[in-house]
Order: sequence, then structure tokens, then C-alpha cells
Amino acid sequence: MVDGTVIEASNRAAADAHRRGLDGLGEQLARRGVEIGAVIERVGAFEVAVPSWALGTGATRFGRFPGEGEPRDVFEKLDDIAVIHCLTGATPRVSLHIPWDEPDDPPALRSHAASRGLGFDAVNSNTFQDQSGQALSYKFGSLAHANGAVRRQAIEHIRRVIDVGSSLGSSTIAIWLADGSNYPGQANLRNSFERVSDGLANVYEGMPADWTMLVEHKAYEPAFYATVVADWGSSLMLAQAIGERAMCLVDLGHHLPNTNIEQVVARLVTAGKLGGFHFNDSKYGDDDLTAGSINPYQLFLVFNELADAVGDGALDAHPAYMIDQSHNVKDPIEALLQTVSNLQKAYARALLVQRGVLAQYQHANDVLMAEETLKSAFETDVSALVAEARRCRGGAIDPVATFRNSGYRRAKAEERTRSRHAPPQSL
Ligand SMILES: [Mn+2]
Repeated sequence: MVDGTVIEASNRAAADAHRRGLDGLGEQLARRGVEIGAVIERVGAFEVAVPSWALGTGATRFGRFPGEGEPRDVFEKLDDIAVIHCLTGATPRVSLHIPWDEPDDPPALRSHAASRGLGFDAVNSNTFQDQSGQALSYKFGSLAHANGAVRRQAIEHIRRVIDVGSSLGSSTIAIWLADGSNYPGQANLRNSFERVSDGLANVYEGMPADWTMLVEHKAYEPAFYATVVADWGSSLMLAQAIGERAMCLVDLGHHLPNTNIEQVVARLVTAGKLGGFHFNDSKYGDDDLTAGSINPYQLFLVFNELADAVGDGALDAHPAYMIDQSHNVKDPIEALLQTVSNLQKAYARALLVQRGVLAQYQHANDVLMAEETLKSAFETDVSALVAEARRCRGGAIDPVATFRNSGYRRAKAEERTRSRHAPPQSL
């Protein structure tokens, strides 16, 4: 972990400039009738789960270039997440992938996590690749497979993931299925969907009563002609058919280019089925880049939809927030610190939208001023506000600089040998 004195020293050095920035922003917001303290409090309460697969350097199909001091097992991954939590105060939970990070001894992992102030968020199943010793192959699908024995094997796997999750204190299963076809005629489109629906319903029946199932759609890849759960409509049909505790998970990178994702969010809120998010950003496809790095306006508009829904009671609790990124060229810890900060900024800006004013402009069909009302919130520099939210939670005013000064990565480069493990991937 990063020593508390390192954070204190770093914050002391940044204190004067931080205070000036915060005072300036406070005055600016007060002129708009916004009390900065209330926004700081809400941003400080923002939490997002870190996936166990994001701590090592990711890979493309062309190769992987690991960095020094990467975690070698799930225990070391939790150590790195604890560092991110120390510096941001915003990542108290881990989203575990089974079997990539399946613990041999779940109680030991649970107590390792607890000793670092961490708990477990959604567990993720994997029926998109074959594991060693597996009896039947998922080459032609899992829950949608034409062979009932393969479908049963996939159901058993997901049930086992839920059991592991239960022993860790998790209560959510996130399911992304690679099932689909690469060529017209390869699979019957309706039958494939019905098999997935039946399989998920089967898993749902055996799920503990306090568990939630999140169904994650993805437009394409690895299936390039027709993915079974390709879009929010398919995901919503499944969630509605399966039951009350089945919800939809929106991964920002799992849509076709130019999809209006904030409108997808609005629809799922209306349906009462928005269960969770996978944050990332993309230029072309499922690029898994740092959230807010390519299209920060879209990220803001997504948070704006959520803040609007919470504001008028359409959403009583926020959905499960998770990061789903692959860090190929950045230090994974630094990339995650930057991600958390970008998410907090987008959320803070969404909280600054003057909703009453916006509603009046919408009612009057004043298109320009309605747009400007959103834009003025988006264009507000909320850096000092977000830094203060972190500082109030014991975190760093400047997390990346503090992390670099801490020498954590250098120390781990000596302590951990070069990773011998399979490259982390992304869901
Ligand atoms: Mn995802």
C-alpha cells in the first residue's frame, strides 16, 4: 500500500494551489446558485469497482508488452487495487473474473481483501474460451450451442462462479456471452436466442435470493455476423423474461459506432432494468481505452442521464459502476487512477446541470439555450472539486503524481518477477 505519510506530504505540497482553485470554483458555482460542498459530498460518495483483469498490461491479438512489477496473482492484484483505493477513496470493491482469477482458497482471498479495506463486486463468468481440462468446447457457442451437453456445461460453470462469488461476499453475476455466428446460415437466429434465454433462466432459478444477474450485450466480436445478445433490445428482452433480479449491463464500448448510448441508458431506466455499467472509451469498436479519453462529452451525457433519473426518482439507486478496460501502453495503476478521476469529473459536471433551467428551455423549445445549459456544466473545470472530494476521503489531491512519488512501482519491480501468467484480457 502507499504510506499515508506519502499522501499527506504530497497533499501539503499541493495545498496552496488546490485551495485557490477550490475557492475560485466555489465562487463561480455560488453565482449559479450551486453550493460546492453538496457537490463535493456527492462526488466523494462515488464508488466504482476495479476488475481483476485490469491490473496487468493487456494485450492485442498481435502481442503483449508487459511492464515491470506487474501483479503475478490475484492477491497481488488486490494489493494494487488497494493502492488505487488509498489514493482515490473511490474503489473499495473488486470485480473478479472466474477462472482467470479464481482463488484456490476463497476465505483466504476474502480476508486478504478485507485487511486492505476491499470487498467484492460482481463476479464474471467465462464461457468465451475453453479452459484446460474442460470436457466440451465453446468453439461454436456456450448457452446458445446446438448441443445440450455444451449448454449444460456452461450453466454449471456459471453456477460455480456464483458459488465462488458467494464465498467472497459478492451478490452479483455479470454474464457476457460470445455466442453468435460468423456467417449467415451458421446458426438459427431465433433458436439461438431462445437457448440463451432458457440457459440464463436456468441459472437464475438456482441463484441465491439476494443475488442480481447482469446481462451484458455487445454488438460484435468475436462473432462477426450475428451476436446473440448484440444490443440493449436483446438484453432487455432477456432481463424482462428472466425475472425481477435480472438486469441489463451497459458496456460503453459494446455498441456500433455513433450509437446514442445516453439514450440507451434512458430507455433502460424507463424499463426499470438498468443494472450496471462497464466504463471505458473507444474510437472504433471495443477498444477498452481509458474512460473519457476519446469522447468525454458522451461520458458526461451518460452521467447526465443518470443524474436526471436519480433527481426525479426514476432511478432510486445508481447502477453498479465497474471499469472494464485493457491497458496496453499505460501503467495499469496510473491508467486506473486517471480513469477514476475522469469518471468523477463527468459525474461532478452532471451534478452541475441546472435541471430546472434546462426544463424551462426545453418547454419553451429554446434549443440553443437548452444545449448551452448542458454545455456550460460540461465546460466547467471541476478538477479542484474532484480533488477535494478525494482529499476528504483521505486520498490524494494529485493521485498520479503521488503514486509516482511513492516509489510503489519501483519497489514492486524488484519484489515481483516478470509476470509468468497468461495475458489479461477484457470482457
Ligand atoms: Mn464489459
